[in-house]
Amino acid sequence: MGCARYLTCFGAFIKGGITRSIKSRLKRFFKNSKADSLVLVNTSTPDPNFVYFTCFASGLCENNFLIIKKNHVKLFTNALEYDTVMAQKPMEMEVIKTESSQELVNKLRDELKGKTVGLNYGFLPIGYYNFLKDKVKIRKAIDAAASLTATRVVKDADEIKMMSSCARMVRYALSNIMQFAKEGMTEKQLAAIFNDIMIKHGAQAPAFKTIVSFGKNSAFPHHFPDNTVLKKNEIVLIDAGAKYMNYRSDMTRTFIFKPDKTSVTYKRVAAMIDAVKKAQRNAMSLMKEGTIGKEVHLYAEKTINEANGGIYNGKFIHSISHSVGIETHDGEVLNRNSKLVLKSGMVFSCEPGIYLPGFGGVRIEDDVLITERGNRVL
Ligand SMILES: [Mn+2]
Repeated sequence: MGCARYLTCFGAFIKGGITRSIKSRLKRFFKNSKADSLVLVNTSTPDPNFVYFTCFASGLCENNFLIIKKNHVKLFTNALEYDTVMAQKPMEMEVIKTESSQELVNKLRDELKGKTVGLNYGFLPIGYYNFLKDKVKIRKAIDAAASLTATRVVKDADEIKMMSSCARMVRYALSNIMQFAKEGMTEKQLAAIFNDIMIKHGAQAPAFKTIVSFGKNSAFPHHFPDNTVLKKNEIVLIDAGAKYMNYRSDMTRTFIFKPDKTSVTYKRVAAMIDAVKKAQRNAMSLMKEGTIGKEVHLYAEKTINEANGGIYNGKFIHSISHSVGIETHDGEVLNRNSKLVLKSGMVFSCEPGIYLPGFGGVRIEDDVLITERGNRVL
């Protein structure tokens, strides 16, 4: 697939879908929260919720304040970001350029007087919190983090379109990477080739630091690629995602490099792969509207614990799913305690794994969209 497809997508997103989407996002947020205003602030890292309500695909907007009320969105920006913001702002967004911090304080004070202000306690640095309390003098601040997560967990059509693109990009790279694997190559080298394939295939960047683990390193679920060299008949585990237009994917495949099918190692890994695939199928069979999150996790865990006469009992050491979206870990987790009821429009990873320290690990992961009829793998 060429760039044209993505450019078309991008055009449609900027021109039409954006305004419609933002309106319904605002409506959902205020339904989920007791706040009558929401203030989001970017540091050198953007608050994912800032991205969610602006749809900005460029610009850092560091120290910019986004004020959201039921019927309007106002952005307080500076000279540095003003042109970037104006080039991509949705129609209804009001943009105000402030020249000094005193001007910013005065304007924010007017804007937020007497309001119940929702703040993202999961992100906002304490310095900004103090600034809003002491300088802007907001009287009633409430934590909006949970309401923001609840709003973002159900994706709209624009988001699903972006996420499908992200999934295609990483899947393409995963389907092609092993032809570049060579004996003696390091994990870092293979990770670099992998990222390059994703980017040539449309990704703006890796969604997170690509995990490439050889041999026994694969027993560490979040291993970072190092100078370990690749040998024949070894596990190659790759966990990666593509970032495109603010959205991300997250997928994992486990391969055996130049397998010796008569070896004990090969047979051991093949049996682990079978068990993990079965756990993924079982978990996915429950990923549909109305299922309670913990049921998905417990079914995957039970499948692994009972597989192969119980030899993997206790070796599935993380949760089965997390929500995916603007962030790789987008707020919700399906683990043994999850009470979240699955709804159409949610996107979750489905990633069972078996980890045998000193030997190796197997994980398989896909991104799954809950639909009205069940689910669809992105
Ligand atoms: Mn994941």
